[in-house]
Amino acid sequence: MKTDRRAAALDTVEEKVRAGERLDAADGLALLESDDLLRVGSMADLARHRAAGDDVYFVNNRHINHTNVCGNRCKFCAFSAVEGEEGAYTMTLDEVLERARASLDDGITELHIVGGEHPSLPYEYYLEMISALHGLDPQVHIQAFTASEIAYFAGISEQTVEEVLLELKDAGLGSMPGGGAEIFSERVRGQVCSRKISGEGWLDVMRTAHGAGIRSNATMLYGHVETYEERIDHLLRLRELQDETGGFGSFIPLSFHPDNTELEQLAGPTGYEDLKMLAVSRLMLDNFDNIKAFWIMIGIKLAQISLHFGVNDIDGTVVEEKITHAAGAETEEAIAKGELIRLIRDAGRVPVERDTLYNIVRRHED
Ligand code: V47
Repeated sequence: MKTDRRAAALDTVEEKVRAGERLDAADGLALLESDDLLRVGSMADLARHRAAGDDVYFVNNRHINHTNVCGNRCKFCAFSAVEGEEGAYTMTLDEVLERARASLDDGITELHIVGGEHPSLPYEYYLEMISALHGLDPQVHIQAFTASEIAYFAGISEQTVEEVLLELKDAGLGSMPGGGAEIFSERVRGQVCSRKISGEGWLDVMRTAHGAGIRSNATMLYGHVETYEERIDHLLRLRELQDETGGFGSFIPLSFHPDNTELEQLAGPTGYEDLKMLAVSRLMLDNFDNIKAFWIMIGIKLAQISLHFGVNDIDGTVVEEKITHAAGAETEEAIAKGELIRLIRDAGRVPVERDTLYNIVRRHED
């Protein structure tokens, strides 16, 4: 009976998807509750094709995590450390520049920078970092600092969020990554990241950034203590802000890794759940052009398969990644551009190297 009811609910959703109608919360729940992954995936594939065609994007980028010292102590995070604790680190600006310099020769077009909310680093550290990185090569796009970090900088510099954003933009900030969103639900935040900016606060920072001409990504950390309803609520709140500003470039569902975290008793999402979450994201976020699979978190092979489950962006070369690896990720930290091209082509899609703002760097037709 339960199976029949679920299949019937999916019939309604499928009609809406075929007609290009917007899905509501009940539709989102029906999709997440379904175990007909192939059916959900084929709906998402249709939506992907309509929104993005057969091009699949990747970016030649490098991540830098300048410090793991953080006052937030989120329970899902294995990366953060207390100042002075074994394993705690903070890069000097020279060390940050050194890492960036080392990747310039590889033709990177993007630096992706996120770190802990360090209780004693001055705001000037971040401002100088952006300015110095921009000075190294103004052509390289700097995507830096989550909405949560930006709100933190506003606090320590006694400025408004808008002032901070404009100052960083002036120094060379190009756009913002989508991290720090976690799950917007107050219930979940109260349990897993009570010291972090609220969900509304995260959305407000993004609204301000978009208004200041700074585009950003959006994420959702799933597979810990949240319910399906809370995942759908998160997606709908993002969709609403995207209707308002149009400032989100992509959405990246982040698959929870439990090792070495305070939630390590949890199992974390399975590959089945990862694919479903990507597909449902594509279907619910009808105003996001790009749904990205972060291969570091779900593995390169599943990321390749996800190209048939609503995904049209596979992130990039990355080079160095600390956040997921601290939490037990078994993926490599880097992948060669040629390998990304091969994976995309093998999946029957057209590999397209993009820059951060989705301008085409090169289409790799046969
Ligand atoms: O903000 C923390 C999440 C985020 C864990 O914008 C965890 O293009 C899984 O936001 N298991 C940082 N996830 C990474 C991020 C990101 C990654 C790739 C591309 C983009 C983009 C953004 O990782 C954090 C947090 O939400 N996170 N701990 C964990 N144990």
